[in-house]
Amino acid sequence: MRLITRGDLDGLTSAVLITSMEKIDSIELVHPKDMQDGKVEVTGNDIVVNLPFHPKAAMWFDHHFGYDAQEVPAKFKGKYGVSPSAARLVFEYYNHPSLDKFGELVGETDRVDAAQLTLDDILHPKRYILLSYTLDPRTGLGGAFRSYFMHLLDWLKVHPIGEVLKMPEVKEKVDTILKNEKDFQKALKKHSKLDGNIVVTDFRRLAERPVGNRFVVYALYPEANVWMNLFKGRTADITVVSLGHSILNRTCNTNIGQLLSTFGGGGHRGAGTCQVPSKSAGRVIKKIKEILKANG
Ligand SMILES: [Mn+2]
Repeated sequence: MRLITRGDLDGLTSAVLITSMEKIDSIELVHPKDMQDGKVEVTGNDIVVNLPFHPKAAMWFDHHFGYDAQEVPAKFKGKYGVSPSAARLVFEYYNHPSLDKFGELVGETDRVDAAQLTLDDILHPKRYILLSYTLDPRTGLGGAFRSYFMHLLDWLKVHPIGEVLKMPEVKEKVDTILKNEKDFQKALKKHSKLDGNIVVTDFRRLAERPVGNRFVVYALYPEANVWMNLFKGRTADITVVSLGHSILNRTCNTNIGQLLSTFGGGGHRGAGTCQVPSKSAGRVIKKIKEILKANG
């Protein structure tokens, strides 16, 4: 069978578990938006995990909502529901002793995917948390990313995390990330502004979107309880609005996934994105800000 998953730690951990339990011949990495838009060819030979529902899939696991939730049928093979990670749902579904050795991996995937991290995890990441920072699908799912993902999938099944982190490919990424983090923090401070309970980062004018630890902004703006990150989509006529609850000031009352689903996007309670035509972006952004402020 083929496994279709997302290129983040949750997608990776889900792949570790599913390839341990099912006979998988190939793996496809997909952006949730492409699945949502019906751009992914899915057949009855596919297991879809950590991605929106597809009616043809043989099995499906997900914990996100807002992606056409009304299309989720009452009966299907797999598991869907509120959970810190999709990997947790896979782990529970199979409930098999051979998966017990992945307990720490699944637990840490829960913490990363549900953003249950401490200031120390953000500033001094270790083990699986550190590994998760090397796996950033926002920079594209192309050849190099895919090859890295597939290596991690193999390594995590046989090597302890300490050894995985020492693999040259991983170590190189860790070193680059630590170097990049300084520049990212500079860009964040330059392009961010506090607006009530929201810290708004506007990267729309930049040719290239600065990318770094997505939690660092919360350490820089502890007054904010939610982050609005604006940047150009694949083309300039598309604007991406990304929202996330502060993981250090946990007082945001807005369900992000639900809010963004009303603008054609989705996500889960704590984080999500929507893509809007740049022409109408100003109006959408204004509306979203109003709701975030009104909810507090
Ligand atoms: Mn997930």
